[in-house]
Amino acid sequence: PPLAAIAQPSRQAGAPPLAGDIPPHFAYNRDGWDYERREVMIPMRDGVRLHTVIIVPKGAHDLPILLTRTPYNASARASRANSPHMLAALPEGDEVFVRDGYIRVFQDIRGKYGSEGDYVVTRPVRGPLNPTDVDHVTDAWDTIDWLVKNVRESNGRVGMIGSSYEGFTVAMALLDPHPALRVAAPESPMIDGWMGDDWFHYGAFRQANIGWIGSQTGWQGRGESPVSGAYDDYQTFLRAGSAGAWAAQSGFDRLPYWNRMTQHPAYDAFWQGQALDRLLAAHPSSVPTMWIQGLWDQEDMYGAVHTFEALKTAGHEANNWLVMGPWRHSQVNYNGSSLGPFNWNGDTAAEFRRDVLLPFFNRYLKDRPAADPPRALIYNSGENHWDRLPTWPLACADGCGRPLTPLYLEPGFALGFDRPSGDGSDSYVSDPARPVPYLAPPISFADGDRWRTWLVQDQRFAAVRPDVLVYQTEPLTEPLRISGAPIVDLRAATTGTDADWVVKLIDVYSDEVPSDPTKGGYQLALSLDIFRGRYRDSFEHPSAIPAGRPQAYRFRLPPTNHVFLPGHRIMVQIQSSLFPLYDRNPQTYVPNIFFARPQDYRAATQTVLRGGANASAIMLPVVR
Ligand code: PG9
Repeated sequence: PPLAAIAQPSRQAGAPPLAGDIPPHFAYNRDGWDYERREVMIPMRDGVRLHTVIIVPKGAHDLPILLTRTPYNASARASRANSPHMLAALPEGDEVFVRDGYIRVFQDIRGKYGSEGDYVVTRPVRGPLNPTDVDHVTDAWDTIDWLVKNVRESNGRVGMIGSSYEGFTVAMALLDPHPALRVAAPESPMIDGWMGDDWFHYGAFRQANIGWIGSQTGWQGRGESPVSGAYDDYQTFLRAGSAGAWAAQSGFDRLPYWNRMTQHPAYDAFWQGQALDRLLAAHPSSVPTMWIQGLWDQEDMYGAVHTFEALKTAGHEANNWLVMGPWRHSQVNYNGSSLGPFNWNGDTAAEFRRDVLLPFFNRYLKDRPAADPPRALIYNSGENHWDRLPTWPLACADGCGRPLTPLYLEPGFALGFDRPSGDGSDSYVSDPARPVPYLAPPISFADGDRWRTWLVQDQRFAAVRPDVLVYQTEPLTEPLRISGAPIVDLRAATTGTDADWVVKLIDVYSDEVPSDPTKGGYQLALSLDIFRGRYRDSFEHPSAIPAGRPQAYRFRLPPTNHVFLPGHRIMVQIQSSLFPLYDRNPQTYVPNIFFARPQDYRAATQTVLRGGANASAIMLPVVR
């Protein structure tokens, strides 16, 4: 029989028509959940509405609000797990706040994910670089104003927290804080993208972040990373040539931010006008603020410590504190028991969040009595414990009470505290066709574990190269303590007309480490950076290096708080590339290295001078 005839008998008179099984609106019953999740669109002063996720503990009243403004998807940030328990739903770093009783808010910044408006990467403050009426200062102000008026369970007080880009949005809010903003913790905030945070270090471009620009600015929502079709980024970037040529292969020339950045390779008004350490020192807030970063922060090593120091210099130390843990980027919000092969004294991050961060926030948001934290809480990576310091740094070039101590390059690849009298030099050939890698190849930027720990990897792979100069002391007989930022004072010449200089300060472990045999002779970089030679006289106005003429290169390295133990050696490595993390210097002066042509890349002989009038040294923050 036909199908219709088979079906026919079952149809009964008066039976309801068959409807779809998916109801127009459905959500599981959340009666038993211990929190309520609200998603709202908060209007800003220009009418743009920002998507905001508000997590309120059930039955809450008079609780403070913890606010994070993010370009990384507010809904996802508030969904570690789909769980009836607030503790499981929110990120690991929030656990102490959830246990104590907080309302948690994540907001998509304008133009990203659920928020309306235009996304501008690290949107500058209103002014010459931002002719609109809105920025992160006004958006934070308008958001906080709305929250304290509309979240009925709140006690009218807000704290802001966030790492990296989210730390940048915290720092921006401090430029004109809403009166309800009572405490802040910028964690590894992006503060100066040219000097030493995400985009450049002293003018050398960080290719490791190039994929971020594609995925973050190619789409409003979740983006895609560029696809190269190869595993080894050492090879893909080498084959492409310049960073500009690599980006063009993936169509980056259609991304406005990429084009803007490549038009500003020098530290011109575009970068100077965004330097938040300067802006904050000129417009200091009275909000109690804890500046936090990692001692091996592979992304934003510059921002927190420089802003703290700028505020201190401007006379605003009283409401600012500094914390540096033995952490990678953002590790403060995760487990801090180890970094790469190094095990610390317990979970340094969880301990910090529980014993320092939460009491700090509670003091200003819940009027809970708490002792002042030390002005600077810095992990001592040599002795494996926290140091509670009355100030930071303990030694510096000027105004710290203790000066820096020069550690000179000496003949025979030695290092010493006495200035060598006779002149001397050491040379190597830097060949852009064989740049020194920053990790032992193969190198994949997609390998997150290697990226997060690259700063603590053993530097022996580099020490064996002929284009890396290695100077070291004899094994120490006494401990040597350093606490501050070393300064490189390098005298060097090149046969080219431009050059990069990479300097690493290294703790060389004893030949034998009985409790951990593979650490025997380990070369742990405590502090390292790269400097693009064309900026030796001016960051804003680069100039060609006169070939063959010794030049002075003076630059500050990232902070360190360390004790070289007896039996260890101090080592300094010098090289002229750190690839593919940083783009190659063609070593021929060209107007814009983003667009250097293949024929511009030439090998050069680099000569590092030592002793006499041209003594090269690393100025160490030695604390005796
Ligand atoms: N370091 C990342 C970033 C910050 C700002 C701009 C670009 C990248 C981050 O982790 O957010």
